[in-house]
Amino acid sequence: MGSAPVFAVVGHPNKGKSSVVATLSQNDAIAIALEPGTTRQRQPYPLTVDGQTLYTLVDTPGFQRPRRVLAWLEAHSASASDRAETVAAFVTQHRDDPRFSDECELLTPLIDGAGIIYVVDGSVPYSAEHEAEMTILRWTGRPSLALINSIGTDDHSDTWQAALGQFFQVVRRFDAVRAPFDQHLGLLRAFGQLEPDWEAPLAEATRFLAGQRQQRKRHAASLIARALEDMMGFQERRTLTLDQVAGTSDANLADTLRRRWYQRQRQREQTLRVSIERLYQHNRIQRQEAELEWHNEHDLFSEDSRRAWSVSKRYLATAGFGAGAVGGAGIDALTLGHSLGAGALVGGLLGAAGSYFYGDRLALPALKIGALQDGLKTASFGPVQDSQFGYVVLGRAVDHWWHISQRNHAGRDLLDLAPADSHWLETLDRHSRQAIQRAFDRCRKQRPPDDRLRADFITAIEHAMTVYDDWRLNRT
Ligand SMILES: Nc1nc2c(ncn2[C@@H]2O[C@H](COP(=O)(O)OP(=O)(O)OP(=O)(O)O)[C@@H](O)[C@H]2O)c(=O)[nH]1
Ligand SMILES: [Mg+2]
Repeated sequence: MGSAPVFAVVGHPNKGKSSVVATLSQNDAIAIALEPGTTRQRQPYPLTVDGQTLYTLVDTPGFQRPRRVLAWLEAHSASASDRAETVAAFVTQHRDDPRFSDECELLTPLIDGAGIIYVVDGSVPYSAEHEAEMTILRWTGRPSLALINSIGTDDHSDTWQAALGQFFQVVRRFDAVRAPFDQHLGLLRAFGQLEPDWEAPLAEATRFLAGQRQQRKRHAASLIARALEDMMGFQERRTLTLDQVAGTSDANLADTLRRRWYQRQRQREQTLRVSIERLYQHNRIQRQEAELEWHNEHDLFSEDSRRAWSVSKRYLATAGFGAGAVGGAGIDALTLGHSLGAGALVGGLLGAAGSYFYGDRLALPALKIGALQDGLKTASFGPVQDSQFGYVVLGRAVDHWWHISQRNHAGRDLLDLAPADSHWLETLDRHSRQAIQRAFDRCRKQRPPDDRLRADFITAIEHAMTVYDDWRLNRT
């Protein structure tokens, strides 16, 4: 197999060249900006897998003086057969000339054998001023493909298509920021058609990237499963000396433990978010999202909590646990009251954290204060007894994963995570529902799933991710 194909991404300033490079090389570190002239030097970005480069994209500055360059080329070329050499001669002679530094930068990779990806903005009308640069590119004799990338909302791609077709072997529309993954693969296949030597390596790159996407989904599901296990089983504990017991009211203790419990849950969710982002090679995402909340002042099945990712009573029933899934909370309420022996702490709890009741049940993690032992007392808060908490975490996690897995590396927008407004999990198959509910139940009893159950749990989460993907697709 020959060496991996190299493509130089070229064009007018500020037309999305770096955006195309970022998306196709899965690199979100590449500078993309509103100002023209952001890229001043050529820079190769390889897409590498296990040390092997599948292809390389070279980011370049935009043309600055194409007419002058073309005039020079025309003046120095004797016939059509020496055009590529004339372009090389231009670069050799002007390498140190600051007027043509951008042209020298962008032409060098082409002289060295790269293919051409010419990027235009299809949202502005075609104009003949591009003809000089397109002619120069044609003179290099390199395999060429043009991309119509639309930065604005107007659509002039038809006139572009007609003009570009005169100069480039293949013309495609490709939105660097929004193109879905399938289009990335389609584009790689199109590159493979430009040059016989590139067909095999690009077919391999396409196969690899498709497989990698599947693996990433499975990996993301396992990261989500781990986070859910941690969060559903999480208990905040504190050991107090007798002096501390004397100096702390139960209400204060409850409040401290509760606050720490929330803080740890939120941190765990953030850790999950970052690990999913890293998995997809997004290292610089800025997010806007509501904090993980677990308010129990709402009725469990009210519109409000349903919107915030929890599932319906009907869903729970089909998860095979019916009312029992909720009933556990009631039992804990009993033990809580019992182990505390008095209304005092319950009162304190309520005072400290507002109403923890809905209906007649307590669904919050239980505060427990153990018996005095060796002069020490242990107080604990959690694990959460209501599996709806798990569905809220799951919903938020799958939603975040979805946004990340769809996001192109040219994306620089704030990632805005809004809560769901309808029941996306309702089409999840029964087996997966049960696997998820079973895992939740084990975790809240602090008996994490064994390997077999965990594998089921991960597969069920993967199915939930697919269901979510479909649900998103069907929303308009
Ligand atoms: N909406 C949208 N904006 C885009 C797209 N591609 C590029 N942009 C925006 O267009 C601007 C220029 O993008 P760059 O990728 O930096 O363009 P460039 O051609 O590399 O620019 P220079 O390096 O300055 O020549 C940035 O603000 C991008 O966010 C696109 O497909 N959709
Ligand atoms: Mg650039």
